Amino acid sequence: MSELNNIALKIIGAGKGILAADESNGTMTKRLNSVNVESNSQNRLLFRETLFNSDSMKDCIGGVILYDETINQSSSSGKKIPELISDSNSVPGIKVDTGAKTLANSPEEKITEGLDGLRERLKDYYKLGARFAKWRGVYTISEKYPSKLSIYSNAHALARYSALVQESGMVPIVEPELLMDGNHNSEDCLQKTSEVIKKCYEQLELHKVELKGTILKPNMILPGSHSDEKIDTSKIAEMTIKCLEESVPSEVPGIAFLSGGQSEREATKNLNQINLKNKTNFIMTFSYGRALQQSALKFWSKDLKNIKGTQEVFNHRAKMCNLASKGKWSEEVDKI
Ligand code: 5MM
Repeated sequence: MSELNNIALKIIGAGKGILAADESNGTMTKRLNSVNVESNSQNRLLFRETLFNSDSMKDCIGGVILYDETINQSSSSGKKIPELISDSNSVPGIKVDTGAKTLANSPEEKITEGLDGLRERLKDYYKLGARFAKWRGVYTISEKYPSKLSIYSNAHALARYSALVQESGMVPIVEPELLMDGNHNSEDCLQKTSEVIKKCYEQLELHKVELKGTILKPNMILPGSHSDEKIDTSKIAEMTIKCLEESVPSEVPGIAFLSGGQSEREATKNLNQINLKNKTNFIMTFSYGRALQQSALKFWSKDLKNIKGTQEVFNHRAKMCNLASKGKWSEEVDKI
């Protein structure tokens, strides 16, 4: 088990965090189309390998979550993508859920699927070089949601997935994401996130998952994107820490937040404040998709051949997140 704990610490220790580059083809198509780039496997690879070849990979990115298409690709230099990532001393990871589908008997909610055949798929991913995996449960916040059914069934799936991932020698990232969509306030977000996370650990413990060899990937505590509530970064940090302190068992080595639709700057600022206030033993870092890639993608879309320039933009964002994970970020250093 200390082996899995070592992998977890390699991914999130020393101010490093995770680059979530596991957009499924549908999501990646949306991202590329939003900047007028055609979504084909060549362009998806070109953008991603540009990031994976960046200088900041070595000091700032401890792990990269890949999608099935990417883990099977080779870079333009002929190197396999997982090897390219390991060469920067970063850990290759893989998204293994097959997506969130309509939850039977609660059709406005989602259940994440992908358990069938998972044991065999994990063996293949291990052979390809993956040493950690990711599964995302998705929950809506409203007066009646998330329902008990969604909280229980997603926790059960996350626990079964985690047990299988550990059995295959990899670290499971446990990602229960309560979406920011809606007009709920921060207090609702705190209550509901706490209930969801507690249920996840109840199930992980029932399934005998060794918590030392896991990483939690939660949302921060924020008001809904359509709420009128005004909240400052200090309050966000306090509420986020409170939620995690009361719901995450102390054996869990660390927490890597998702950005969930926050801007790059907001996600960095909030993480920094969380680390300034963090008195727990949990490592608190990032596992960002959009908040690490947005500016780089926009820059790259203007000239797909400008690899160096795109890498500079990405390096800056990765460095800012690295500083935030140590509580050393400031508005001044984030000026470009
Ligand atoms: C990278 O995006 C992942 C979603 O992919 P699909 O929806 O296409 O399956 C997502 O799980 C991501 O890893 C997390 O939500 C974190 O990304 P953000 O952009 O919220 O930081």
